[in-house]
Parts: sequence; structure tokens; C-alpha cells
Amino acid sequence: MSTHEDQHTSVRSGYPTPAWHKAYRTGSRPDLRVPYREVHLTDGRTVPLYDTSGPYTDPAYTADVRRGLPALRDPWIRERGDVEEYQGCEPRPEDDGSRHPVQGGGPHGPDAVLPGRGRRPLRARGGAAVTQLGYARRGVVTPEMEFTALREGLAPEFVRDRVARGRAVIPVNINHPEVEPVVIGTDFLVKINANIGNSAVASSIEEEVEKMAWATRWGADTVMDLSTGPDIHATREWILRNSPVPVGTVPLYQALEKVGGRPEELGWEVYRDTVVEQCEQGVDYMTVHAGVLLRYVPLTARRKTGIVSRGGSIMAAWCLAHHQESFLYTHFEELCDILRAYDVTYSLGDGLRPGSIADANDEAQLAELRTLGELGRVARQHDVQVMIEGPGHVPMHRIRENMDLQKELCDEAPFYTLGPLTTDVAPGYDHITSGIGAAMIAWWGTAMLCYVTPKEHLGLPDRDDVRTGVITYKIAAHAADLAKGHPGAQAWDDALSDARFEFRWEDQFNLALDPGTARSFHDETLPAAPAKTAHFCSMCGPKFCSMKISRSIAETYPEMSAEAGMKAKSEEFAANGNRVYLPLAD
Ligand code: IRN
Ligand code: FE2
Repeated sequence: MSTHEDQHTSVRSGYPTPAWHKAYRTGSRPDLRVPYREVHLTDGRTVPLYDTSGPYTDPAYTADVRRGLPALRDPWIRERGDVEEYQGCEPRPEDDGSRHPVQGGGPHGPDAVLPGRGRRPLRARGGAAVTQLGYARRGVVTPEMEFTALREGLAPEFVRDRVARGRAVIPVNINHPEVEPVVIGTDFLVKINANIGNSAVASSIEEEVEKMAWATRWGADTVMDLSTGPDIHATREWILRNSPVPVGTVPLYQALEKVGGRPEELGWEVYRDTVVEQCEQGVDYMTVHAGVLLRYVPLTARRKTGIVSRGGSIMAAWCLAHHQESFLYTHFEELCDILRAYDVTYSLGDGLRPGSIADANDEAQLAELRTLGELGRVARQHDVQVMIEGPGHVPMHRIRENMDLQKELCDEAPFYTLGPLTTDVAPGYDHITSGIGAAMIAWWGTAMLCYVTPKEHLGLPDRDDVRTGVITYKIAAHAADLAKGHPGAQAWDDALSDARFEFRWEDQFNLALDPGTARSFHDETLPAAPAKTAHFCSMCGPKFCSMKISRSIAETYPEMSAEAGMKAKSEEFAANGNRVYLPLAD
């Protein structure tokens, strides 16, 4: 469905409803301004909500994608005194993996100056642990930790403790100063990720930035740029310089482009150079499929759907072609040293995740999970933050086991799952098949959910699919927050329930995850403006409405107990001739 706002780019048009206002809470220093969304209700009250949309929704901010977002964290990073500027690797045409590099900035035209290109990259000075994990272990509460604590309504020391224990991560590369920090861990609000940039053709800068801004406007906590094809480097630069949320990538995809798409020609050097290039650009977290070991590949042979992970299949092909252990595994400690110098967080990839209900929780998947647990310990020994990726396709009765095993094998490092899809029979509706599994696994402790759109298994998601995927996953995440009893989660539901019970239609729409859709569904049945203030809903109509009846009990007998009120109402009902449908004269 297309609403009015859809015709504009989100970078320019702001929030989907005028009742949402950008607001800030200031922390212990004036430059620590934590954004949130204020929903303005018709009775003058406001409801504060978590907000991921960045400065784009602040009317005081004028977006300029060529300039990029303000470097919010720059003073925080530099005043710690443990980083240095250096030359870095110059962006080379071959970084885009394109055999036909276009002069003057790729498809974006000769006048498209990359933002940030004049900026020299930062790295740790003299082997310092510039990671949030390193600071947390040394007892330092960083501005980034305070920022996330204020966002969630928790104590900064609580965040520090969870990061220090490896139970939470704050993915914030020192070269992504534009990011608004977010904490990911089982003790915090459940986060969601939206994958973008998976189309082969990038037509314009604005379009790439737009995909990211569109997803965050609906509530994506992080985005992953999974771009392939030409101009990977330039596309990522535009996204990073304009992204208020952490950006993740799978460096293996770009490394593969650099060797002409032939997995057997990959190796540690080309992979390492790609990782460094992305670290310098500011990628906040990286999927690394280091748990796909040579000896695990045969375990997938009798599966119904083999290896469905792209990264997993690339690494399996490399291991078999060379008959050697994965270079990601054998060079893992070197990789830790690189990630540590920029504070890039590992997302240890589930290259052997099940791709069908039949393959769920099999030997290959669980063997890999055990290895991911070991690698996570190695990473934390190097002060590198770690998340662990999980499935996939899992029937409901086998989901709990995934979460329990992950906790046991991975020392409670944040779990980051793709769904899981709870059945294979609904292509076209896999946001729902997976939203069910996502809600369940998040309730049991998963920290971040990778969204699935209705186009999963079928094609590339368009704008509406991205919104549907994000909203579906916000539902799963929030349902889990409620079940887990995250402080403050229920206040939002209570505000909406009150609005519904008091027939404040505008408030009900504006408190919704997707106000435009709620409003337009209501308008389909009752298009007239007075209907929005009328004391009935479109489901029951004016004569019979359970909410109206119970509301009138409360109004008629405010001093009575519910029981006494019900009795009085029953007598009134009998006096009216026991008619379910009330007379129209009202
Ligand atoms: C998340 C959990 N398991 C997988 N994911 C996401 O899938 C991951 O973060 C990345 O966005 C994508 C990687 O896909 P492949 O290469 O494993 O298929
Ligand atoms: Fe799948």
C-alpha cells in the first residue's frame, strides 16, 4: 500500500506522522544528546519512544548526503588519547571489484565527491585496546555506554558491566563517528537488523542512502550492507557517512569480487586487505564465517538443503578446493588484532545454519556453534567484542534448544538470529513464518533479530517489503521485550490501550508502529472525519461495542467496584428487555 509519505524520500520527509517529534535527553556532558521520539497525544500528554531514525527526522537538521551526518562521536574518540590518524589505504578502483572501473566516482558521476574522503582514518595507537570491551574491563564508563544506557532507561554502570562480561556489545568503529551508539545484549531491548544494498545495480547515491534511511525510519537498529557487484567501496562510503545506526558487512563478499568470483582463488591476504579497507571506512560489525571447518563440510552432505549460507558455501568451496583448514580459522588471531585496532565487532557467521525444517539442529549446525563459542572466547581474550549468529529454519519445538545451547556453548555472548522460519510452506509470507520464530527465540534471550521480508527466497525486497519486514520484526522484538519484562516496555502498550478504550482514534494511530497503515485501514471502513472522534469502532459499529459498554460502566458507576458495576449493568440490561443491540436513540 502506498501512503502519502511514500512519494517522498524519507531523508527529506521526516516521520510518517506529524504527531511524532524528535526530542533529546542530555547526559553528563553537553555533547551527549540522546535522541528519542515523542508521540504527542490529543490530550496534551506525550509518550517517549526509542528512536533509530537519526538526525533526518529533526526539523532543525538539513540533510546533505554529500556532506554526511555530523561526527557526533569524534570528540569522544579523540579525547581518550589512544588513537592516531594515518595514511590508510587509498581507495583503488579494484576495491570495487569492478573490472571496468568508471573514472570520477563510479555511477554517481564525476561531481559526486565522496564525503569523508578528505578524512584520514584512525586506528589504535601502539596496540591500545580501543574497544568498548577493553574500556569496560578497565572500569571505564565511556560516553558510548552512557548514551546507550540513557536510550534504554538503565544505569550506565549496568551497561559497562554487561559489556565487560561479553554479554553485550556496542558496535561502534572509531571510524564511524556519525553513529548513535546502540547496545545489543540479552539484558537490553531486543534489536533488529535490516539488510540493504543487496541489489546488483546502484543507480544513485541518494538511492543507496535512502534505503538505509527508510529502514531506520521504521525502526531498524542496525543495517547490513550486503552489496555485491560494481562500486561496493563507494556505495559503502555513502551509506556509512550518512548512517546514524551501526553498519554491518560480510567482507567475504567483497573479497570474492576481487578474485573474480572464484572462491578457490580467495586467500588470507586478499581477505585481510578487504577487512582493513572496511575497518578504515568505519564498518561497525562484520560477519565472519570462521566456524565452517573442513571436517564439518561432509556433515552437510545428507542434508535436505545442504549449505544455504552464502558465506558458508564460499568457505566450504575454498576448504574443499584446497583441502585445507579455513583461512578464517587459521588466521583468526591476526584478524582479532585488526578488528581490535578499530573496535570492529565480530558477528561470527552461521555458515552451516539449516535451510529447511528437516535440517534444523543437525550435527553440522551444532558442530559449527561449538566452534563459534571457542572463537568467541579467543576474540574476547583479544578485547574484541563478539556476537554469535544463529538460524535459519527451525520448527517451534526445536527453537528453545538453539537458545539454550548457544548460552551454554558461547558464554552468553549476544545471539543474533535470522528469524528462524518456523515452516517452509509459505513463500511470499516468510516475514510471518520467521516472525513467529523470531518472537520465540527473542523471548528466550536472543539479542538481535535479522529481519526477513516477504520476498525471502523469491526476489529482492522493494520499499514496501523493507517496511513490512522491519515492522514485522519490531513486533517480534517488542513482544519479546514485554515477555521479558524490560523496564518501561509495557508503558507503550498501556498508552495505546488507553487511547483505544477512550476512543482517541488519532492517538491510537499515532502510537502505532505504522501510523499510516492503521489510519488508512480505518478510513477504508469509516472515511469521514467525525468517525475518528466517534465513540465506537468500525468492528462492531455504533450499536454494539464491548469497549463502549464497559466504558459506560466505568462512567456510570465510577465509585463502584467492577463486580458491583457489572451487576448494575446487568440490571440495566434486563430493564432494557435483554436486547444485545442497543436502541439507536443513544
Ligand atoms: C544473521 C544470522 N544468521 C545469518 N544472519 C545474516 O545473514 C548475517 O548477519 C548477514 O546479514 C547474512 C549473511 O548471510 P550468509 O552469507 O550467511 O548467507
Ligand atoms: Fe531460507
